[in-house]
Amino acid sequence: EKAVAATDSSVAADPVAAARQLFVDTFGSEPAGVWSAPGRVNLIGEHTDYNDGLVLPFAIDARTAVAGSSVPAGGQASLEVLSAHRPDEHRTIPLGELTPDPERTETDWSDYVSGSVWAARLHAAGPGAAGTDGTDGTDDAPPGAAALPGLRFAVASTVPVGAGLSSSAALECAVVLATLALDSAGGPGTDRAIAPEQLARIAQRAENHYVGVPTGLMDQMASSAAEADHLLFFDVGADTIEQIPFDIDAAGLSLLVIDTRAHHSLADGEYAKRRAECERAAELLGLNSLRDIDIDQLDLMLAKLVAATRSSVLVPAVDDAEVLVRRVRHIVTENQRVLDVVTQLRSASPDWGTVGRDMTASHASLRDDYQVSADELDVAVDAALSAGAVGARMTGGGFGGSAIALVPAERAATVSAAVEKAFAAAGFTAPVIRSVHPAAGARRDH
Ligand code: GAF
Repeated sequence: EKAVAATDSSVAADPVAAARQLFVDTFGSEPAGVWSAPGRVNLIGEHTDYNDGLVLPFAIDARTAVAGSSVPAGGQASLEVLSAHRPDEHRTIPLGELTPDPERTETDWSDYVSGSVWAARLHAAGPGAAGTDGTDGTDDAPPGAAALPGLRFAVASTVPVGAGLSSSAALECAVVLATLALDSAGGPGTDRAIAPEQLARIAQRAENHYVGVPTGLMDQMASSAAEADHLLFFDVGADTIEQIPFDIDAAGLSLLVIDTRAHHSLADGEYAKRRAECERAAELLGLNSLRDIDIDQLDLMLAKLVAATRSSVLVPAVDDAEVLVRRVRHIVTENQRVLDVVTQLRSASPDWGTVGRDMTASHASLRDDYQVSADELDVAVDAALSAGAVGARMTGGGFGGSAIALVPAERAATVSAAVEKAFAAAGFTAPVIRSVHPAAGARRDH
């Protein structure tokens, strides 16, 4: 289970108002502020982020809002948090003891909140504090943590959990923003703006080192740095971002998100396994990351990988040459597909047929080579394509979650109906299908 529970009707369309109301009802006063951050969809570039590769996500107009106030320190400061989706789970966490627990085996939704407070305070402690170089994990509490105030948060969200739409990153980014603002309020540089790239890295640290899931940086970067009506082209290895205008309406297209309702979780080990396989392949090839393989060298590198795997005496379990070849082929071809799509979308008149074909090829590669798809995702993609989608693919980590379909606007209803029909015929839970537009990243709302 990731983060807060699935969207419910009490949050209606306005998570900011819902979070504020929950705060007032629970704590009996107005919050000092409300901050929110969006979920995301990735157009293309999957599982490439932790290989220093290329991704092309955008934020969606489903958001997680956090209403918060600080409570003057005095005695034992604590974090009090509750969520509109779990009103009975009012959590109180002593802040002085906020440290990652490497032994943790179970994840509670509130870990995403306490981990984000931990990471925000570690960041605010400044360079020189343990773990603030953004690369290493640290088990330290932020220096001076004991002197910092307590925090009260009420959370409400329209980002469905387990749908592969980054409910975790949305929660992390909103809580980090809220914590930085509340901790600095009244002091010098009150509510100092933080660069989106920095916010993303702090939120990622919460996920990697506190919650303990080894995700890349795509989701947090999309949730923090995305802009309305744009795709975010993030080159992880080069550490650059480019906002690319994405006006699908003008192109006469719709982008459908098909939440398969097949539950997706990154915490179950398959994600970490893929990451380890990629690192192993890079190591066998003597590379820093798979990003370093050019598409023109692919065949040569695959042959080299097979030879290196066979002569390696290490860790036979992950050294199945065929498995590593598939993983590398996916990453290298996927980076190339992102470049193709970016080239189209930068041009004045994109060839949407090419974009669609790349999306569909990405799905096939994730299904056959990277092996992270699920029956529900394959059925959604096939049904959408048969009903006239220009392109379709799974989005996010996979193993369930959501698929996306790029469709001519006038065929959106037909494609949705076809997917629903295919799900019914296969005996799957009915999917939730919505059309999305690129939305704004993390911000203060009140
Ligand atoms: C998940 C992770 F959180 C991302 O970092 C990324 O690896 C994605 O899966 C796959 O592209 O969303």
